[in-house]
Amino acid sequence: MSKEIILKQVEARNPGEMEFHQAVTEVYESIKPVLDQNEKYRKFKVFERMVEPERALYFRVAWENDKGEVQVNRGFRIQMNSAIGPYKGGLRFHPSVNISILKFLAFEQVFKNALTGLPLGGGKGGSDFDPKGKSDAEVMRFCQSFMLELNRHIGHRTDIPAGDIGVGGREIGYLFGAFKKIQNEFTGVLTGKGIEWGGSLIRPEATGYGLVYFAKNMLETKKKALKGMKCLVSGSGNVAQFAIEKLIQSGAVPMTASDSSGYIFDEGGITQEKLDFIKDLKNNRRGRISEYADKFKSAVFTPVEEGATSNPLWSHKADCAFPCATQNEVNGEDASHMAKNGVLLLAEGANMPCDPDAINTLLENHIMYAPGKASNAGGVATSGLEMVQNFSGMSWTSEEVDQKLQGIMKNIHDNCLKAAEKYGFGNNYMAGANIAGFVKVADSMIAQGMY
Ligand code: NDP
Ligand code: 2IT
Repeated sequence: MSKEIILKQVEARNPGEMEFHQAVTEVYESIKPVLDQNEKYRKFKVFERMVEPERALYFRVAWENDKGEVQVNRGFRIQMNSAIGPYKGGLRFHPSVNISILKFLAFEQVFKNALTGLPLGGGKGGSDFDPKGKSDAEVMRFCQSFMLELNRHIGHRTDIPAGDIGVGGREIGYLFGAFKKIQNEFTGVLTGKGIEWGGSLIRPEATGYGLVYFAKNMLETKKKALKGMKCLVSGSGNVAQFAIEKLIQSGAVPMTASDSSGYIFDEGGITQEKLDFIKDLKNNRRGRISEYADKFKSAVFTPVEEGATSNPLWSHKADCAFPCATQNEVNGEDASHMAKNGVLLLAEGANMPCDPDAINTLLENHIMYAPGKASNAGGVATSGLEMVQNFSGMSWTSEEVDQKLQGIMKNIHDNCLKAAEKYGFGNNYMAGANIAGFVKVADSMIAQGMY
Protein backbone atom coordinates (compact mmCIF):
# COMPACT_ATOMS: atom_id res chain seq x y z
CA MET A 1 0.00 0.00 0.00
CA SER A 2 1.38 3.40 -0.89
CA LYS A 3 2.29 5.62 1.98
CA GLU A 4 -0.35 8.20 2.81
CA ILE A 5 0.30 11.62 1.25
CA ILE A 6 0.24 13.27 4.63
CA LEU A 7 3.07 11.04 5.91
CA LYS A 8 5.08 11.55 2.73
CA GLN A 9 4.79 15.30 3.28
CA VAL A 10 6.02 14.99 6.83
CA GLU A 11 9.03 13.01 5.61
CA ALA A 12 9.79 15.46 2.84
CA ARG A 13 9.49 18.52 5.09
CA ASN A 14 11.54 16.97 7.92
CA PRO A 15 14.27 15.05 6.08
CA GLY A 16 16.21 12.45 8.06
CA GLU A 17 14.18 12.96 11.24
CA MET A 18 13.56 9.25 11.79
CA GLU A 19 12.24 9.37 15.35
CA PHE A 20 9.85 12.19 14.46
CA HIS A 21 8.55 10.27 11.41
CA GLN A 22 8.08 7.18 13.60
CA ALA A 23 6.02 9.03 16.22
CA VAL A 24 3.89 10.82 13.62
CA THR A 25 3.24 7.61 11.65
CA GLU A 26 2.07 5.75 14.74
CA VAL A 27 -0.41 8.47 15.69
CA TYR A 28 -1.64 8.90 12.12
CA GLU A 29 -2.39 5.20 11.74
CA SER A 30 -4.50 5.28 14.90
CA ILE A 31 -6.46 8.41 14.05
CA LYS A 32 -7.21 7.58 10.42
CA PRO A 33 -10.76 6.41 11.17
CA VAL A 34 -11.34 9.59 13.19
CA LEU A 35 -10.25 11.70 10.22
CA ASP A 36 -12.39 9.58 7.87
CA GLN A 37 -15.49 9.97 10.01
CA ASN A 38 -15.11 13.69 10.88
CA GLU A 39 -14.96 16.10 7.98
CA LYS A 40 -14.08 19.06 10.22
CA TYR A 41 -10.64 17.61 11.05
CA ARG A 42 -9.87 17.21 7.37
CA LYS A 43 -11.31 20.58 6.35
CA PHE A 44 -9.29 22.50 8.96
CA LYS A 45 -6.15 20.40 8.29
CA VAL A 46 -5.76 19.77 11.98
CA PHE A 47 -3.24 16.93 11.69
CA GLU A 48 -1.16 18.85 9.13
CA ARG A 49 -1.00 21.72 11.65
CA MET A 50 -0.21 19.47 14.61
CA VAL A 51 2.97 18.14 12.99
CA GLU A 52 4.41 21.66 12.70
CA PRO A 53 5.74 23.03 16.01
CA GLU A 54 4.15 26.36 16.93
CA ARG A 55 7.71 27.51 17.58
CA ALA A 56 11.11 25.77 17.55
CA LEU A 57 14.06 27.41 19.24
CA TYR A 58 17.66 26.49 18.58
CA PHE A 59 20.49 28.27 20.37
CA ARG A 60 24.19 28.22 21.25
CA VAL A 61 25.21 27.33 24.80
CA ALA A 62 28.83 28.24 25.58
CA TRP A 63 30.34 27.47 28.99
CA GLU A 64 33.70 26.85 30.62
CA ASN A 65 34.85 23.49 31.99
CA ASP A 66 36.92 23.03 35.16
CA LYS A 67 40.13 23.28 33.16
CA GLY A 68 39.13 26.73 31.93
CA GLU A 69 38.42 25.48 28.38
CA VAL A 70 35.50 26.85 26.38
CA GLN A 71 32.81 24.28 25.52
CA VAL A 72 30.06 24.78 22.95
CA ASN A 73 26.75 22.89 23.02
CA ARG A 74 23.39 23.20 21.31
CA GLY A 75 20.25 24.12 23.19
CA PHE A 76 16.68 23.52 21.97
CA ARG A 77 13.09 24.14 22.98
CA ILE A 78 10.24 22.85 20.83
CA GLN A 79 6.98 24.62 21.68
CA MET A 80 4.73 22.15 19.92
CA ASN A 81 1.12 22.92 20.79
CA SER A 82 -0.63 25.31 23.17
CA ALA A 83 -4.27 24.59 22.27
CA ILE A 84 -5.25 23.30 25.71
CA GLY A 85 -2.68 25.00 27.95
CA PRO A 86 0.82 26.47 28.20
CA TYR A 87 3.65 24.41 26.69
CA LYS A 88 4.71 21.74 29.17
CA GLY A 89 7.33 19.04 28.96
CA GLY A 90 10.79 18.04 30.05
CA LEU A 91 14.35 18.96 29.18
CA ARG A 92 16.75 16.20 28.11
CA PHE A 93 20.53 16.50 28.46
CA HIS A 94 22.16 13.66 26.53
CA PRO A 95 24.78 13.58 23.73
CA SER A 96 22.24 11.98 21.35
CA VAL A 97 19.85 14.96 21.58
CA ASN A 98 18.94 16.47 18.20
CA ILE A 99 15.96 18.12 16.54
CA SER A 100 14.36 14.80 15.51
CA ILE A 101 14.43 13.36 19.01
CA LEU A 102 13.05 16.52 20.57
CA LYS A 103 10.30 16.89 17.96
CA PHE A 104 9.19 13.30 18.51
CA LEU A 105 9.19 13.86 22.26
CA ALA A 106 7.31 17.16 21.94
CA PHE A 107 4.76 15.58 19.59
CA GLU A 108 4.15 12.67 22.00
CA GLN A 109 3.89 15.13 24.87
CA VAL A 110 0.94 16.94 23.24
CA PHE A 111 -1.20 13.78 23.31
CA LYS A 112 0.07 12.64 26.69
CA ASN A 113 -0.71 15.97 28.33
CA ALA A 114 -4.19 15.97 26.82
CA LEU A 115 -4.79 12.53 28.33
CA THR A 116 -3.98 13.74 31.85
CA GLY A 117 -7.20 15.79 31.87
CA LEU A 118 -5.20 18.85 32.95
CA PRO A 119 -4.86 22.09 30.95
CA LEU A 120 -1.35 21.43 29.64
CA GLY A 121 -0.01 22.05 26.13
CA GLY A 122 3.02 20.17 24.85
CA GLY A 123 6.70 20.99 24.51
CA LYS A 124 10.14 19.49 24.95
CA GLY A 125 13.69 20.75 24.99
CA GLY A 126 17.22 20.03 26.01
CA SER A 127 20.78 19.89 24.84
CA ASP A 128 23.46 17.57 23.49
CA PHE A 129 25.38 18.31 26.72
CA ASP A 130 26.47 15.10 28.48
CA PRO A 131 26.27 15.40 32.28
CA LYS A 132 28.22 12.11 32.68
CA GLY A 133 31.64 12.66 34.17
CA LYS A 134 31.04 16.39 34.73
CA SER A 135 31.58 18.01 38.11
CA ASP A 136 28.70 19.72 39.92
CA ALA A 137 30.35 23.07 39.12
CA GLU A 138 30.47 22.24 35.40
CA VAL A 139 26.81 21.16 35.39
CA MET A 140 25.92 24.41 37.19
CA ARG A 141 27.80 26.59 34.70
CA PHE A 142 26.20 24.74 31.80
CA CYS A 143 22.70 25.15 33.29
CA GLN A 144 23.29 28.88 33.88
CA SER A 145 24.42 29.42 30.30
CA PHE A 146 21.50 27.34 28.96
CA MET A 147 19.03 29.41 31.01
CA LEU A 148 20.64 32.69 29.92
CA GLU A 149 18.93 32.08 26.57
CA LEU A 150 15.96 29.90 27.55
CA ASN A 151 14.64 32.33 30.19
CA ARG A 152 13.22 34.76 27.63
CA HIS A 153 11.08 32.04 26.02
CA ILE A 154 9.50 30.45 29.10
CA GLY A 155 7.30 31.52 32.01
CA HIS A 156 4.83 29.99 34.44
CA ARG A 157 1.90 30.92 32.16
CA THR A 158 3.79 30.32 28.89
CA ASP A 159 6.06 27.31 28.96
CA ILE A 160 7.01 25.24 32.01
CA PRO A 161 9.94 22.83 31.50
CA ALA A 162 10.80 19.92 33.81
CA GLY A 163 13.22 16.98 33.92
CA ASP A 164 13.85 14.09 31.53
CA ILE A 165 16.97 12.01 30.78
CA GLY A 166 20.00 13.69 32.37
CA VAL A 167 17.89 16.36 34.07
CA GLY A 168 16.92 15.61 37.66
CA GLY A 169 16.69 17.51 40.92
CA ARG A 170 20.24 18.89 40.73
CA GLU A 171 19.80 20.34 37.24
CA ILE A 172 16.32 21.74 37.96
CA GLY A 173 17.85 23.53 40.99
CA TYR A 174 20.58 25.22 38.93
CA LEU A 175 18.14 26.10 36.15
CA PHE A 176 15.61 27.55 38.60
CA GLY A 177 18.28 29.59 40.40
CA ALA A 178 19.45 31.04 37.09
CA PHE A 179 15.90 31.88 35.91
CA LYS A 180 15.11 33.61 39.21
CA LYS A 181 18.30 35.66 39.06
CA ILE A 182 17.78 36.76 35.46
CA GLN A 183 14.03 37.49 35.66
CA ASN A 184 13.92 38.64 39.29
CA GLU A 185 10.80 36.59 39.94
CA PHE A 186 9.99 33.52 42.01
CA THR A 187 7.35 31.61 40.08
CA GLY A 188 6.68 28.00 39.24
CA VAL A 189 8.46 28.24 35.90
CA LEU A 190 9.90 24.74 36.25
CA THR A 191 8.47 21.60 37.85
CA GLY A 192 10.35 18.93 39.73
CA LYS A 193 11.58 21.61 42.13
CA GLY A 194 12.91 20.84 45.61
CA ILE A 195 10.22 20.56 48.24
CA GLU A 196 11.53 23.57 50.20
CA TRP A 197 11.28 25.90 47.19
CA GLY A 198 7.97 25.13 45.54
CA GLY A 199 8.19 21.48 44.57
CA SER A 200 5.44 18.91 45.06
CA LEU A 201 5.62 15.81 47.19
CA ILE A 202 5.49 12.64 45.02
CA ARG A 203 6.71 14.41 41.84
CA PRO A 204 10.02 12.47 41.89
CA GLU A 205 8.12 9.20 42.34
CA ALA A 206 5.22 10.03 40.02
CA THR A 207 6.29 8.62 36.65
CA GLY A 208 7.36 5.23 38.02
CA TYR A 209 4.49 4.96 40.51
CA GLY A 210 1.98 6.05 37.86
CA LEU A 211 3.34 3.44 35.45
CA VAL A 212 2.71 0.67 37.96
CA TYR A 213 -0.77 2.05 38.78
CA PHE A 214 -1.54 1.93 35.06
CA ALA A 215 -0.33 -1.68 34.80
CA LYS A 216 -2.52 -2.60 37.79
CA ASN A 217 -5.54 -1.14 36.00
CA MET A 218 -4.70 -3.16 32.89
CA LEU A 219 -4.35 -6.38 34.85
CA GLU A 220 -7.63 -5.74 36.68
CA THR A 221 -9.47 -5.92 33.35
CA LYS A 222 -8.27 -9.57 33.25
CA LYS A 223 -9.00 -10.11 36.95
CA LYS A 224 -5.28 -10.38 37.68
CA ALA A 225 -2.98 -8.61 40.15
CA LEU A 226 0.72 -7.77 40.31
CA LYS A 227 1.34 -9.78 43.46
CA GLY A 228 3.97 -12.45 42.81
CA MET A 229 4.51 -11.40 39.19
CA LYS A 230 8.07 -11.46 37.89
CA CYS A 231 8.98 -8.17 36.24
CA LEU A 232 11.68 -6.98 33.86
CA VAL A 233 12.63 -3.31 34.15
CA SER A 234 15.20 -1.45 32.04
CA GLY A 235 16.95 1.75 33.06
CA SER A 236 18.06 2.74 36.53
CA GLY A 237 17.24 6.44 36.52
CA ASN A 238 14.25 8.33 37.87
CA VAL A 239 11.50 6.36 36.13
CA ALA A 240 13.05 2.90 36.65
CA GLN A 241 13.85 3.48 40.34
CA PHE A 242 10.31 4.40 41.30
CA ALA A 243 8.72 1.78 39.05
CA ILE A 244 10.82 -0.81 40.89
CA GLU A 245 9.80 0.72 44.24
CA LYS A 246 6.08 0.53 43.50
CA LEU A 247 6.45 -3.01 42.13
CA ILE A 248 8.09 -4.05 45.40
CA GLN A 249 5.29 -2.35 47.38
CA SER A 250 2.74 -4.19 45.22
CA GLY A 251 4.25 -7.60 46.02
CA ALA A 252 5.73 -8.07 42.54
CA VAL A 253 9.30 -9.26 41.92
CA PRO A 254 11.41 -6.81 39.87
CA MET A 255 14.46 -8.73 38.66
CA THR A 256 16.43 -6.40 36.38
CA ALA A 257 17.81 -2.86 36.03
CA SER A 258 20.15 -1.41 33.41
CA ASP A 259 22.14 1.54 32.16
CA SER A 260 23.93 2.21 28.90
CA SER A 261 26.77 -0.16 29.88
CA GLY A 262 24.63 -3.27 30.52
CA TYR A 263 22.08 -4.82 32.87
CA ILE A 264 21.87 -6.73 36.13
CA PHE A 265 19.64 -9.77 36.67
CA ASP A 266 18.77 -10.61 40.27
CA GLU A 267 16.66 -13.74 40.21
CA GLY A 268 15.56 -13.43 43.85
CA GLY A 269 14.25 -9.95 43.13
CA ILE A 270 15.40 -6.41 43.85
CA THR A 271 14.37 -5.64 47.45
CA GLN A 272 13.86 -2.17 48.95
CA GLU A 273 17.33 -2.41 50.53
CA LYS A 274 18.90 -3.24 47.17
CA LEU A 275 16.89 -0.47 45.51
CA ASP A 276 18.24 2.00 48.08
CA PHE A 277 21.70 0.93 46.95
CA ILE A 278 20.73 1.69 43.30
CA LYS A 279 19.33 5.10 44.30
CA ASP A 280 22.53 6.05 46.13
CA LEU A 281 24.67 4.64 43.30
CA LYS A 282 22.82 6.56 40.58
CA ASN A 283 21.64 9.74 42.31
CA ASN A 284 24.58 10.50 44.62
CA ARG A 285 27.63 8.61 43.44
CA ARG A 286 26.66 8.61 39.74
CA GLY A 287 28.24 5.16 39.27
CA ARG A 288 27.58 2.26 36.88
CA ILE A 289 24.95 -0.47 37.39
CA SER A 290 27.64 -3.21 37.31
CA GLU A 291 28.48 -2.19 40.91
CA TYR A 292 25.17 -3.79 41.94
CA ALA A 293 26.53 -7.23 40.99
CA ASP A 294 29.80 -6.51 42.85
CA LYS A 295 27.79 -5.70 45.96
CA PHE A 296 25.04 -8.37 45.76
CA LYS A 297 26.31 -11.83 44.85
CA SER A 298 22.80 -13.02 43.92
CA ALA A 299 23.00 -10.82 40.81
CA VAL A 300 24.71 -11.21 37.45
CA PHE A 301 25.88 -8.28 35.32
CA THR A 302 25.80 -8.62 31.53
CA PRO A 303 27.59 -5.89 29.56
CA VAL A 304 26.13 -4.44 26.36
CA GLU A 305 27.39 -6.41 23.39
CA GLU A 306 28.37 -4.30 20.40
CA GLY A 307 26.34 -5.22 17.30
CA ALA A 308 23.86 -7.48 19.15
CA THR A 309 20.50 -7.74 17.41
CA SER A 310 18.51 -8.08 20.63
CA ASN A 311 18.84 -7.19 24.31
CA PRO A 312 19.20 -10.24 26.59
CA LEU A 313 17.47 -8.31 29.39
CA TRP A 314 14.16 -9.02 27.63
CA SER A 315 14.81 -12.75 27.18
CA HIS A 316 14.36 -13.74 30.82
CA LYS A 317 11.19 -15.54 31.79
CA ALA A 318 8.78 -13.02 33.31
CA ASP A 319 5.15 -11.90 33.53
CA CYS A 320 5.51 -8.16 32.93
CA ALA A 321 7.96 -5.84 31.17
CA PHE A 322 8.58 -2.17 31.87
CA PRO A 323 11.08 -0.48 29.54
CA CYS A 324 12.16 2.70 31.38
CA ALA A 325 15.39 3.81 29.65
CA THR A 326 15.03 5.36 26.20
CA GLN A 327 13.43 5.30 22.73
CA ASN A 328 13.62 2.21 20.50
CA GLU A 329 15.26 0.06 23.17
CA VAL A 330 12.86 -2.88 22.47
CA ASN A 331 12.78 -4.36 18.95
CA GLY A 332 10.78 -7.11 17.23
CA GLU A 333 13.22 -9.81 18.29
CA ASP A 334 13.02 -8.73 21.93
CA ALA A 335 9.22 -8.79 21.72
CA SER A 336 9.33 -12.32 20.21
CA HIS A 337 11.41 -13.45 23.18
CA MET A 338 8.81 -11.98 25.51
CA ALA A 339 6.02 -13.76 23.65
CA LYS A 340 7.86 -17.10 23.89
CA ASN A 341 8.43 -16.58 27.59
CA GLY A 342 4.79 -15.91 28.35
CA VAL A 343 4.99 -12.18 29.13
CA LEU A 344 1.42 -10.94 29.71
CA LEU A 345 1.89 -7.21 29.73
CA LEU A 346 4.30 -4.52 28.60
CA ALA A 347 3.82 -0.96 29.84
CA GLU A 348 6.16 1.77 28.64
CA GLY A 349 7.86 3.94 31.26
CA ALA A 350 10.15 5.55 28.70
CA ASN A 351 8.90 7.51 25.69
CA MET A 352 8.56 5.30 22.57
CA PRO A 353 10.85 2.50 23.88
CA CYS A 354 9.19 -0.07 21.59
CA ASP A 355 9.95 0.25 17.90
CA PRO A 356 7.12 -0.44 15.38
CA ASP A 357 8.17 -4.11 14.92
CA ALA A 358 8.08 -4.64 18.66
CA ILE A 359 4.59 -3.12 18.93
CA ASN A 360 3.28 -5.29 16.09
CA THR A 361 4.80 -8.41 17.64
CA LEU A 362 3.29 -7.63 21.04
CA LEU A 363 -0.16 -7.03 19.57
CA GLU A 364 -0.02 -10.11 17.33
CA ASN A 365 0.82 -12.22 20.37
CA HIS A 366 -1.98 -10.68 22.45
CA ILE A 367 0.43 -9.22 24.99
CA MET A 368 -1.29 -6.29 26.71
CA TYR A 369 0.57 -3.19 25.55
CA ALA A 370 0.43 0.33 27.05
CA PRO A 371 2.06 3.19 25.10
CA GLY A 372 4.21 5.64 27.07
CA LYS A 373 1.95 8.57 26.34
CA ALA A 374 -0.65 6.86 28.53
CA SER A 375 1.36 4.78 31.00
CA ASN A 376 4.10 7.30 31.81
CA ALA A 377 1.76 10.30 32.00
CA GLY A 378 1.84 10.27 35.81
CA GLY A 379 5.03 12.34 35.78
CA VAL A 380 3.69 15.26 33.80
CA ALA A 381 0.29 14.96 35.53
CA THR A 382 2.00 15.46 38.88
CA SER A 383 3.93 18.36 37.36
CA GLY A 384 0.47 19.76 36.63
CA LEU A 385 -0.41 19.27 40.30
CA GLU A 386 2.82 21.07 41.26
CA MET A 387 1.71 24.00 39.08
CA VAL A 388 -1.71 24.10 40.79
CA GLN A 389 -0.01 24.17 44.20
CA ASN A 390 2.33 26.96 43.05
CA PHE A 391 -0.55 29.07 41.73
CA SER A 392 -2.73 28.59 44.80
CA GLY A 393 0.09 28.92 47.33
CA MET A 394 -1.05 25.73 49.03
CA SER A 395 0.69 22.39 49.31
CA TRP A 396 -0.80 18.93 49.51
CA THR A 397 0.40 15.95 51.56
CA SER A 398 2.02 12.91 49.94
CA GLU A 399 -1.21 10.98 50.46
CA GLU A 400 -3.27 13.68 48.75
CA VAL A 401 -0.97 13.87 45.72
CA ASP A 402 -0.71 10.08 45.49
CA GLN A 403 -4.52 9.73 45.61
CA LYS A 404 -4.90 12.28 42.81
CA LEU A 405 -2.19 10.49 40.79
CA GLN A 406 -4.00 7.16 41.16
CA GLY A 407 -7.26 8.76 40.06
CA ILE A 408 -5.61 10.35 37.02
CA MET A 409 -3.99 7.06 35.94
CA LYS A 410 -7.34 5.27 36.28
CA ASN A 411 -9.05 7.93 34.15
CA ILE A 412 -6.39 7.73 31.47
CA HIS A 413 -6.69 3.95 31.43
CA ASP A 414 -10.47 4.03 31.10
CA ASN A 415 -10.46 6.81 28.52
CA CYS A 416 -7.98 4.91 26.32
CA LEU A 417 -10.24 1.87 26.33
CA LYS A 418 -13.35 3.96 25.66
CA ALA A 419 -11.79 5.76 22.68
CA ALA A 420 -10.38 2.52 21.23
CA GLU A 421 -13.75 0.83 21.50
CA LYS A 422 -15.60 3.78 19.92
CA TYR A 423 -13.47 3.65 16.76
CA GLY A 424 -13.35 -0.15 16.41
CA PHE A 425 -9.90 -0.80 17.90
CA GLY A 426 -11.16 -3.16 20.64
CA ASN A 427 -8.90 -2.97 23.68
CA ASN A 428 -5.89 -1.49 21.86
CA TYR A 429 -4.50 1.05 24.35
CA MET A 430 -2.18 2.61 21.75
CA ALA A 431 -5.00 3.46 19.37
CA GLY A 432 -7.17 4.64 22.26
CA ALA A 433 -4.47 6.93 23.67
CA ASN A 434 -3.77 8.47 20.28
CA ILE A 435 -7.45 9.00 19.51
CA ALA A 436 -8.46 10.42 22.91
CA GLY A 437 -5.48 12.82 22.90
CA PHE A 438 -6.06 13.85 19.30
CA VAL A 439 -9.78 14.60 19.61
CA LYS A 440 -9.29 16.87 22.62
CA VAL A 441 -6.48 18.90 21.07
CA ALA A 442 -8.07 18.95 17.60
CA ASP A 443 -11.42 20.27 18.87
CA SER A 444 -9.61 22.97 20.86
CA MET A 445 -7.59 24.02 17.81
CA ILE A 446 -10.72 24.32 15.70
CA ALA A 447 -12.49 26.35 18.41
CA GLN A 448 -9.58 28.78 18.58
CA GLY A 449 -9.44 29.48 14.86
CA MET A 450 -6.60 29.16 12.44
CA TYR A 451 -3.06 29.97 13.52
P1 NDP B 1 17.34 9.30 33.82
O1 NDP B 1 18.38 10.16 33.21
O2 NDP B 1 17.04 9.44 35.26
O3 NDP B 1 17.67 7.76 33.54
C1 NDP B 1 17.81 7.30 32.23
C2 NDP B 1 18.18 5.83 32.28
O4 NDP B 1 18.14 5.30 30.97
C3 NDP B 1 19.61 5.60 32.76
O5 NDP B 1 19.67 4.36 33.38
C4 NDP B 1 20.40 5.64 31.46
O6 NDP B 1 21.65 4.98 31.52
C5 NDP B 1 19.45 4.93 30.52
N1 NDP B 1 19.66 5.43 29.16
C6 NDP B 1 19.47 6.69 28.72
N2 NDP B 1 19.78 6.80 27.42
C7 NDP B 1 20.19 5.58 27.05
C8 NDP B 1 20.64 5.06 25.83
N3 NDP B 1 20.73 5.82 24.73
N4 NDP B 1 20.97 3.74 25.80
C9 NDP B 1 20.88 2.97 26.92
N5 NDP B 1 20.46 3.42 28.11
C10 NDP B 1 20.12 4.70 28.17
O7 NDP B 1 16.03 9.54 32.94
P2 NDP B 1 14.50 9.24 33.29
O8 NDP B 1 14.40 8.03 34.14
O9 NDP B 1 13.88 10.50 33.73
O10 NDP B 1 13.92 8.93 31.85
C11 NDP B 1 13.85 7.61 31.30
C12 NDP B 1 12.81 7.56 30.21
O11 NDP B 1 11.54 7.92 30.75
C13 NDP B 1 13.03 8.52 29.03
O12 NDP B 1 12.53 7.93 27.86
C14 NDP B 1 12.16 9.71 29.40
O13 NDP B 1 11.79 10.46 28.27
C15 NDP B 1 10.97 9.00 30.02
N6 NDP B 1 10.12 9.78 30.92
C16 NDP B 1 10.63 10.47 31.97
C17 NDP B 1 9.78 11.18 32.82
C18 NDP B 1 10.28 11.88 34.02
O14 NDP B 1 9.44 12.44 34.74
N7 NDP B 1 11.55 11.89 34.32
C19 NDP B 1 8.33 11.22 32.57
C20 NDP B 1 7.89 10.39 31.47
C21 NDP B 1 8.77 9.72 30.68
P3 NDP B 1 23.00 5.85 31.52
O15 NDP B 1 23.01 6.55 32.84
O16 NDP B 1 24.09 4.87 31.34
O17 NDP B 1 22.89 6.81 30.37
O1 2IT C 1 8.22 12.83 29.17
C1 2IT C 1 7.68 13.40 30.14
O2 2IT C 1 6.45 13.37 30.32
C2 2IT C 1 8.54 14.12 31.09
N1 2IT C 1 9.75 14.09 30.93
C3 2IT C 1 7.92 14.89 32.20
C4 2IT C 1 7.46 16.24 31.74
C5 2IT C 1 6.99 17.18 32.81
O3 2IT C 1 6.70 18.34 32.44
O4 2IT C 1 6.86 16.82 33.98
